[in-house]
Amino acid sequence: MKTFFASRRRLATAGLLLAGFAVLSSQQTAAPKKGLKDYYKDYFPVGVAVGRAQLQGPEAALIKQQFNSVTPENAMKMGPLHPEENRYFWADADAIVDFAQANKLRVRGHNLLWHEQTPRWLFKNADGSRVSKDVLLKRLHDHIFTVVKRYQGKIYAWDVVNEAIADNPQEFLRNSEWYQICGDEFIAKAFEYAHEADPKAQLFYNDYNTERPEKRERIFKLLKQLKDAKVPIDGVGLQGHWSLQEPTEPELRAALDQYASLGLKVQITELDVSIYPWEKDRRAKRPDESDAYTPELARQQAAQYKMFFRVFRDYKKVLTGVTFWNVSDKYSWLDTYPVAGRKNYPLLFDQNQQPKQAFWEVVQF
Ligand code: 9MR
Repeated sequence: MKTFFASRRRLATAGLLLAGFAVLSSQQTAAPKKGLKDYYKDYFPVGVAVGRAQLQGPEAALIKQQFNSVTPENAMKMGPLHPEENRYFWADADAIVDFAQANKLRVRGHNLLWHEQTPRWLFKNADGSRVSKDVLLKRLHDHIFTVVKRYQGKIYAWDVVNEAIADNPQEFLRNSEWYQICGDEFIAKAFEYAHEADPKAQLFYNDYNTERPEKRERIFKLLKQLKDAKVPIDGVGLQGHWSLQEPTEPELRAALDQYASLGLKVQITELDVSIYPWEKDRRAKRPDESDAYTPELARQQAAQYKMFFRVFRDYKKVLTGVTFWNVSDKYSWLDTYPVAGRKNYPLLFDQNQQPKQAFWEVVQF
């Protein structure tokens, strides 16, 4: 009898395991029936960075199925959008906003002020000399008013100032041309202009490596200064350009706690999980000279994504949005950064827009 029951139990266990495996593997090959936006409807909107190229074909279909928010990856940056002092290039930005309106997606505007992708005319007078602080602030004002007012009511949140903190831990603000010409004043001014242009828009400061303790402290200091000075800032964007190595769960939780303590909204604005360690310096491929997406890397990445989203769910009162930086592994900015010629696989969908193991880990809770 004993053996009979024991073997029946073993058989049942084996059966359950097999069934579980079948469910898991069929899910992993099947197209998802729901979108990330649906799984997370009681938590936060789920967004994605897009360019005009993704507004048609299979990627557009995936965007509509999976997401309920978009961020223009490049189209609204000052360089592409405002190439000459008296000329704007609206076509790409308008196309993204029109696509969003037609498909009922929210839009996060990105961004109003950055040290990269600035137009050539911005910091110079007609004679080539450097502009004064007054002239630069007037240009900033006019740019922000024109852009924010054009999309008023269609863009619910703006990354107003992007990456103003220095990379060097010994420094506070980045020594950009904005800083060289205006001192620290450009930051408060940008928020004030944006708030005046659209009082209803939510205004964010956005940065990377926001979970590294030393940079976290410097960002916190800046945000606190802005809050204390009653600058109209609503939130902080943690870009989330993460990797298999970082941030750790305690680092992520500590960052969310610290930023939330200022009463700011927090969003993850540019999420991807690189299969290479963070590096600003150029290095080709891995030590084994391969850039293949191995099953082991897929497993590690899925575990990392699973942890991130578990933490995000715990912080649903603080987090008001999670946005991925690019749609699928078909194209990621990390394919060419910091070095071209090696492939990265940082997203939840593979090069054929099919869900990866990481996708299923994120939606099973
Ligand atoms: O993904 C963007 C890439 O296509 C551009 O070439 C690059 C320009 O520097 O900017 C990338 O987006 C950045 C974002 O605007 C701000 N945070 C870092 C992102 C990745 O570099």
